[in-house]
Amino acid sequence: MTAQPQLHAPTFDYIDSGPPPDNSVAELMAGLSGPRKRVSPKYFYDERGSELFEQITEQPEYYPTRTERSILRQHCGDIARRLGRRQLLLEPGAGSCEKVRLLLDSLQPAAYVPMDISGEFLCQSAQRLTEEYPWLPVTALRADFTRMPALPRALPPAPRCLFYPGSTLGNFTPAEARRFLCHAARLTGPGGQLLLGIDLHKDHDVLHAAYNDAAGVTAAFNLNLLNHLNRLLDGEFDPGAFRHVAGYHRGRRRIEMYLESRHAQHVRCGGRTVQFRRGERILTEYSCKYTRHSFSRLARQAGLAITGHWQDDAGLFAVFALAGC
Ligand code: AVI
Repeated sequence: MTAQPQLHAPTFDYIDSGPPPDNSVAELMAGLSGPRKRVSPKYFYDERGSELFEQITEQPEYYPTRTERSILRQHCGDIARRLGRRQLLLEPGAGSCEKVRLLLDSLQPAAYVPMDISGEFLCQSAQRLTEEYPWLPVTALRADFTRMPALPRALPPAPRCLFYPGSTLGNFTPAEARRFLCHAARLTGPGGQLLLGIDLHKDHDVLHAAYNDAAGVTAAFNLNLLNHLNRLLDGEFDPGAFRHVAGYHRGRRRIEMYLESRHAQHVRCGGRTVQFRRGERILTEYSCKYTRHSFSRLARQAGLAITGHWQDDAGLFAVFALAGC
């Protein structure tokens, strides 16, 4: 029997841009030593934290994930018409490469470049995607996008579009978000475009409930950060000695999430002792919410303009297309 030629040979590449320099101990201890203690939200995502985040997205109060999915599902044709087909599609923080599946059939990208800091997980998800979409060339890139990596040279010479769903941009301060957008605009180059999912400013109670779900999953996600710190810092944080606090700051239009010390305590970590007063807080996350107007202002500051806008009927969440202006 002769072998049948493969009509669509999947092309898959994995490029490891090298481990990011590990300065986590110094970064964490600096954050815990100042007068206003803070830890970057990237430390939420150890294995347990990633599982808990998946569970958050399934909570009835947490509307962003399901709303964004339904916007992408409903408007993928229009989004493709606006962006154009046969783009080189880049996705920082792609992880499981799940959301992009909602766009692939409509967008028909020339190639897809998912990027993530967790190389093994990325490699497995990108390989699975290649099996499901044999026509799609995939180059998975292990890189920390917040460190502004360069792209590999050997990518198809197609116009570039950067996909950044999930309102992850909201976890940056406005200054960080501007820097991220500027870097994204540089990577996509002249004629490049961005497609971003952004959580919108809304009724305070809806926002409050989304970060204080009744099942306590967001609280567990926040408190699990202390277990992660214990491993990274050889520390002795007792999650039971802290409580989850999340509230919406109307003036700053952002959820602020904290871990609050239930009583005065000393905690050994990173070879030092960190003191907490009763009620003292560690800032663990901002989740900024935008209006169409405030997002357009942020985009303009990064030299970008909104070229497309899709949202759900209740105005909870929006997907924006951006291009250089
Ligand atoms: C990942 N990020 C967009 C989530 C958010 O809504 O800001 C993280 C999260 N924190 C608590 N719940 C969800």
